[in-house]
Amino acid sequence: MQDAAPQTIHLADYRPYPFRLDEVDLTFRLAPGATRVLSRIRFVPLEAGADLWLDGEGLRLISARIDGTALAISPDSTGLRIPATALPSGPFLWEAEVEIAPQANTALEGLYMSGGMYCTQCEAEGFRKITFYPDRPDVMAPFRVRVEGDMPVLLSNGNLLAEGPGWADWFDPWPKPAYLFALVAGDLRAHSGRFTTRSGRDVALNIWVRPGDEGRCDWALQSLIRSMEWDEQVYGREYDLDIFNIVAVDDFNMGAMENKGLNIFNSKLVLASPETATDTDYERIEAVIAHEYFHNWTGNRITCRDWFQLCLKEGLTVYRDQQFTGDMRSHAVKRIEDVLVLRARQFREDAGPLAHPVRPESFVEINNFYTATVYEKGAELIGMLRRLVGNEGYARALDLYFSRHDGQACTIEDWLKVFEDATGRDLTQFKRWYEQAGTPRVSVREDWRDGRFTLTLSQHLPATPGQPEKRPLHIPVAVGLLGPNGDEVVPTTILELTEVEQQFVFDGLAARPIPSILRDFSAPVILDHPQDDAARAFVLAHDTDPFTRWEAGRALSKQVLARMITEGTSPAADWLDGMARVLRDDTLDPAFRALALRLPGEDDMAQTLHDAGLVPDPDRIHRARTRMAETLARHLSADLPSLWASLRQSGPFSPTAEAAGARALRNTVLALLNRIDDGRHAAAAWAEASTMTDRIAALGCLIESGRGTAELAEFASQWAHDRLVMDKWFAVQISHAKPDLAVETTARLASRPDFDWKNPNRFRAVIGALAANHAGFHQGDGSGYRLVADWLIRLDPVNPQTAARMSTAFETLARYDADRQDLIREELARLQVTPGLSRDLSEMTARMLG
Ligand code: 0A1
Ligand code: ZN
Repeated sequence: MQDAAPQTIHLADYRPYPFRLDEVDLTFRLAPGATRVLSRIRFVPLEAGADLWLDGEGLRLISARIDGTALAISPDSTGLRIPATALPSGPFLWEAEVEIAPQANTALEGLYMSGGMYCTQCEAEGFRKITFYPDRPDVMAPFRVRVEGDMPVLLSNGNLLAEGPGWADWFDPWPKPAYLFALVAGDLRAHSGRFTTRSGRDVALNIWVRPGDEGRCDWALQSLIRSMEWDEQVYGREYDLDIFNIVAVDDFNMGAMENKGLNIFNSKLVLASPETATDTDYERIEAVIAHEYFHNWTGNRITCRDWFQLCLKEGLTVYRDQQFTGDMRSHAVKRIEDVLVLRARQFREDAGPLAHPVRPESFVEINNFYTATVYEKGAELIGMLRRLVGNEGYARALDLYFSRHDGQACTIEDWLKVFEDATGRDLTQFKRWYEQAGTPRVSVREDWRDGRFTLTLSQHLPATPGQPEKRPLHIPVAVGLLGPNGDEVVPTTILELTEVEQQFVFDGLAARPIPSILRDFSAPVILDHPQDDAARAFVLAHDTDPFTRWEAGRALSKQVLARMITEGTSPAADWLDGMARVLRDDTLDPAFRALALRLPGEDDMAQTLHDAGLVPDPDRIHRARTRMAETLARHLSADLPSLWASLRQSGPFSPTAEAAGARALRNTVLALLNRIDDGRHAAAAWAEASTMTDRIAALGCLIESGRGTAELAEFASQWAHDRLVMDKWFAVQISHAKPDLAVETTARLASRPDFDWKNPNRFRAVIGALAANHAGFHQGDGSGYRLVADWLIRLDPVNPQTAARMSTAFETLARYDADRQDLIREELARLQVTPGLSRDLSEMTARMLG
């Protein structure tokens, strides 16, 4: 059958589904090549004369009946329609049997197999690959599921009703949309625990993994318990079933999935031991376990009316997991890390052809909208709302949200209304944040006259694809003022910028203050605040807000590096002294010091130069940044060896934020030493490393100093059996390769038999690592672009979702010189004309080609 032409779906076309589903009853007879799925569903008509539409893709229909009468119907490639005239006038029972082939499912959407086990991924529209169904989030029903198969462990959503050899019956009483359905079957082992909710429900907790991996699950289990406690304490949300299962799978397109009572995770976000996981892995595992758990309320109990409302669950749940990590670790460090990610991924997206509003108005393939804009900018919008209504207003609004909307499928309008009703604020203008794409620029002018300090703030939102004109946003700008001796003379105040330009006056000051602007990064904007190096160094030394303190150092570093790139100057003395002060300041948290000493990234600098009207040259950026690091290392050379030695840890491994922070600082120091000592300290670090954090850090340094061959071989022979560890081995060689060697290194690694490119983690570790090596990917001969495009063409027919996601490597094309732009366009055009290109990837190439 011919595929229907891809259609654009519009938010404005939303219509409610004209039937209610009372209960869904499913039976799975599992077999790798021919699984049978039987469904029995009671439909209750809500509108007279409505046809019955059921989505379905790639299903072999065996039989279908309504109220026991067999139907002769032939579905098209997207589903089946039964005209109203052929339906009973009242409620009726739909019964169908279909056949699917999980073993042949390489797209990892619907029911598929990973390492011999069955698993599912139904968000966003994967359930239609399992059976005929109204696969849309506003259709909610309780699910009763029987799983039959010759596997020792058979799981689905909800509570276990009964089980026997080769079968298990599950019932999930909480009405849910089909995207939250899950099934897992396999030879699995559980690492188990218990949790008693504050109202006394005893919950069995299980982390299910492949035999042999049980010893690497305790961090995930403890993270789950902390998340359950935190959601009770901070949001008053309790868990609502008797069992909570998490399953780790090796082949997974994304990080993890919040299926009701049965979360499915990419194994890299579950399995951790000091020998195999880095501190970053530990932190990510804790955060993603929390994220998926928090979805139980923000996503599952209250879900989205349609996929345009995706940020309703994702923005809020990211915001909640960020709060949680801040509470578990350090708010200051977490905020800086989040802003780094936001700028690297979301600002980058907003600045290019893929820019879209937090709530998009149309899409071709919804899987292409699981983006940094929906997730990370979506979370920033929640943070801004909270700043505008205050902590108590936020708590009242959230209580109202949970009580008013429990069990419903909601919209952003519902969300904003609870804030308006709970706090009395008018959020009409704020709503534009959800509708307008692009990163606003906020410019600051200072004026000091007659004891009066005036800040003039203005805003500008650039045009983005499909949105040439923009209206002013409601922007909370957190400001504090510092006196000349460094004391805080005006504490943090939220200025509400709602006009294109506005003045804010501070009276009664004895001397001209130094303003600290956008404290805690109070809004996701680019700040244009002309300050000289000395003022930035002052804020870096004195500010009370850790974010603006770090930001002052960052802005200074970027200013210095930009001059080095464009004018070939040497690093300024003010900057070198500022960095030295941070390095020596024992009163600062080591994790904060590590972040403050980190130089701006090359991709970030390319965007900054482009924003300033210049054309970035990737090689030049790379050379200037290398020179900056070398000069800094020489400037600090008297301190570095002793600091490195003093941060050595002894005793058993601890995954806490403190221990990880000390390792982060130690490895930052090592990377600086490595610029000037020809790999000497890195070799010592390799020899003494007892954690994966230290081992990978040492390996990266050795590769950068042109060594590491023996160590890489040793690493590979020790870890050849471990997929997750070997992903790191692949990635480290590409991320640390010199620009002119990156493509060659990638091509060599991609030709190895253990480059299992159908596994998304491995594909990202190799092809994704090349795309992230800025100067390597952007080699002037276009070889980086070609290699990535070749692999996307190969991956697309196997796994369109991951191919489409990785194609964002090309989203920055407009920044570069005409030759590079031509080369990138050539590759995008080559992708676009590839016969049989997926809907996913063709939407992406069309948007990037503009
Ligand atoms: N809802 C999940 C993310 C997710 C989205 C799509 C997936 O497959 C296409 C898988 C996972 C979350 O936010 O964690
Ligand atoms: Zn999520």
